[in-house]
Amino acid sequence: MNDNKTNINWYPGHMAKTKRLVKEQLDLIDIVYEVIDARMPYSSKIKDIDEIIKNKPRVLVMTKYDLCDKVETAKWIKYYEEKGYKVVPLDLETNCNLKPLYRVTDELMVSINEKRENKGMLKKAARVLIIGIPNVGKSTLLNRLVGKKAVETGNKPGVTKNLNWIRINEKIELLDTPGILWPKLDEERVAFNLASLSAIKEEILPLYNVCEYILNTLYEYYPKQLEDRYGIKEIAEDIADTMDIIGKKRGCLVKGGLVDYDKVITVIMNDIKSYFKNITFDRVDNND
Ligand SMILES: Nc1nc2c(ncn2[C@@H]2O[C@H](COP(=O)(O)OP(=O)(O)O)[C@@H](O)[C@H]2O)c(=O)[nH]1
Ligand SMILES: [Mg+2]
Repeated sequence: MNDNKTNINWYPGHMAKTKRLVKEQLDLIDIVYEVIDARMPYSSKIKDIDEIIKNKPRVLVMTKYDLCDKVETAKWIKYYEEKGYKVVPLDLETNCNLKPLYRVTDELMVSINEKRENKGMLKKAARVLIIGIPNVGKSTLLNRLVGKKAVETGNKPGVTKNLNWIRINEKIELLDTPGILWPKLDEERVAFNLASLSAIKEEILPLYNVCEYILNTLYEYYPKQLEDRYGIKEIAEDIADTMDIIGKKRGCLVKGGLVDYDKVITVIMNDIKSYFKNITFDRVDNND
């Protein structure tokens, strides 16, 4: 077990460069789309975001709405709205409707354009920057906005290059390279949520411990799903006993009938990536 897991520094150096670039570009930007994962609206939020973007108008875009627990996510939407955020939940994958995002962007531009008109200046298109931690869906959002596959999506954070603007429509221009910033990895639960829901590279935390965390969290919040998938009604005192049950059920065995824990880990990590739906791992009550 990595004792130093609360100080993980797994980001390549270009992230520091991005942070500096984001700060430099802020003067050119009217609106920030801060992208978070609806399954972990607290854990996937950027650390120090307020210090980085100051009072810049901001939309909190909650991606992966198709995968989250709508009941818990509704509480998070309320939580952030009460803090003054404009929140737009989006399913970018199966049923993408960007109208709510356009509407909120328009609303934010009204006061910016009013100020311009008062100074005798012309109305302008909103200049938007997408930012977020790795794997929350920044590139996917950008592609949806642009309307064609312009940016590679996947599990590798993009490398920052020169900054260019893309015209989305007559009202919105987008910085072509999303800003990749840091999550709050100094909080252990956050690091485990990110490792569980694949927003950080898996090798950062020991996978055995990540699986233990996943099983415990599913048991706490979604016992029915845990039972339906693995036939487990309780989590054993020693997590290995629970892994044994899953391993036997799923045929993760080595010669002699012993359970192959590496295979069990693979089963659980695959299931959390592509089988379990309607799950949200952050709870509003834990963060007040
Ligand atoms: N189901 C689902 N998957 C999404 C959604 N948005 C992004 N993804 C997936 O999440 C992964 C990371 O997305 P990507 O745009 O590369 O994230 P980035 O690192 O923030 O640019 C990809 O496999 C996407 O297909 C969404 O709304 N729903
Ligand atoms: Mg990307």
